[in-house]
Amino acid sequence: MNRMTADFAQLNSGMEKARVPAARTTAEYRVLDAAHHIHPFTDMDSLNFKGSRVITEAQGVYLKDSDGNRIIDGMAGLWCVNVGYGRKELIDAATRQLHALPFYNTFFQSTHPPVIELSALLAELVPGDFSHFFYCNSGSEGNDTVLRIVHQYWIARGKPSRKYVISRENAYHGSTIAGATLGGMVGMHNQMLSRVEFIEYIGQPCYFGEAGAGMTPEEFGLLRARELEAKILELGAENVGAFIGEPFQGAGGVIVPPSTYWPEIERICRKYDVLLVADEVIGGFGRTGEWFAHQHFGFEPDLITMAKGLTSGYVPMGAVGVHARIATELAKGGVFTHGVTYSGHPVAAAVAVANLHVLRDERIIERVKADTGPYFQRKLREALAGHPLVGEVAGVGLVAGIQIADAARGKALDNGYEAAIACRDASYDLNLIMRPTGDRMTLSPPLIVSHGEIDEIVTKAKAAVDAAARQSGFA
Ligand code: PXG
Repeated sequence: MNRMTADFAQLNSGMEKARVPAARTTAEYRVLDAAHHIHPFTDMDSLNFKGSRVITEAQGVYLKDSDGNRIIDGMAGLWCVNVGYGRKELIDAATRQLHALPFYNTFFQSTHPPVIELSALLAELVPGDFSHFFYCNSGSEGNDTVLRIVHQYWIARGKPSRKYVISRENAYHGSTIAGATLGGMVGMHNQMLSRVEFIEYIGQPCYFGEAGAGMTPEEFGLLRARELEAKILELGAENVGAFIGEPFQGAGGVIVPPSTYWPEIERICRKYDVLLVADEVIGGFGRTGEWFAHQHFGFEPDLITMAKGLTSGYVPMGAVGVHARIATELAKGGVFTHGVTYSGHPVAAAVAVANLHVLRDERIIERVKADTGPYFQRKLREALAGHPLVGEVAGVGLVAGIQIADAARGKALDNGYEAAIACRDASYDLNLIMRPTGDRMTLSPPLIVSHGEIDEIVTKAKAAVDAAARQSGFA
């Protein structure tokens, strides 16, 4: 047993003893939840008919619900609990900071130690010359901030016509009006009666189902990247401010672009002086086995959106990393009229610092790259190889997408979404959290997951896909 595993064993036994009994029964919780709580992205009628699962505690990679079920969390909460649950270092950092200074703003020509430490640490950890960081509460606010920075940067450079931002179909950049407009989710756009102006879209680099017959992934990657050049020329380069993309799409189903895609996107952005924004809300802080996913895909952005893994989800925090060449220009623009009450919140900043120390000092990301990532990818692919309901397994490091499809015909199913829901329900019954997004199932466990826990996730994921296959006549 290595030191890290031993620490977890100790923490786990501590939790058993300290467990506080649930204050209400599951039925009571469900009644109150149904009566008063609107869940995000949820059909409330059907959820309330069924009843929510009430999660009461967690440790390592395991959750417990109010019925005492022990559930393995294949999604790290919501792609965010990178260091796993129950880390004392983060809890202590929050407690200490709550005692010392629970809040002070960074508006009134003031600052505080946690936000200073965090900024200096991020400047060290982010590769390239990312000198400055702007803070907010979430990834959505991060992308709102990106839009404000892009506009202000071009104003400061005397080129206010560069107001267009180009994004992609099936991208996810958040749920505020700006975030949802930047995203390419049609289901969200359809419910919005107004959107942010000057946002345009190109196709996504999803090889499965979208590449032409006989096309290699590398050719397809170049083809999709060159849609950016065509869009820039259509709008006029003098009108385009930035391109934004997730290095790999997360909520879109874990779409991993071909190796040719990002270098070509970067070349096009540089050619036309268009800012390149990497939305690292899911990819950042170790998911791919690098600190940031753009390192894995081989490009250097100008702006980086961060959230989720920044604090491992223990407290909310988002940030935008600003390359020195952008920060220098921004500073010339006078007052940047943007900020939220909790920009650089001291408790969030203190937790982020503790979280980054755990990731760095325990070499967790190195382990994802050299050991657990490759192990997870190999085991999942082996388990699902030749499966009649699996079109492809995509992924890198500790993130994967399973394409539910008619494997024999190499095609998506007309009712793929229903099959994915059947798969989700089966994994629920097996006490594995695995998430359907469209007709793909996604997995993204905490980065501290062990080989044995990966084995459990893979075995249960395969059983869930088998159950969905039986249900949809593919077994
Ligand atoms: N960018 C990316 C790439 C994201 O994945 C956001 C921005 C917005 O972050 P906030 O913190 O505002 O949620 C996200 C968030 C899902 C799911 O079901 C994914 C996200 C959020 C909620 C659900 O996969 N990603």
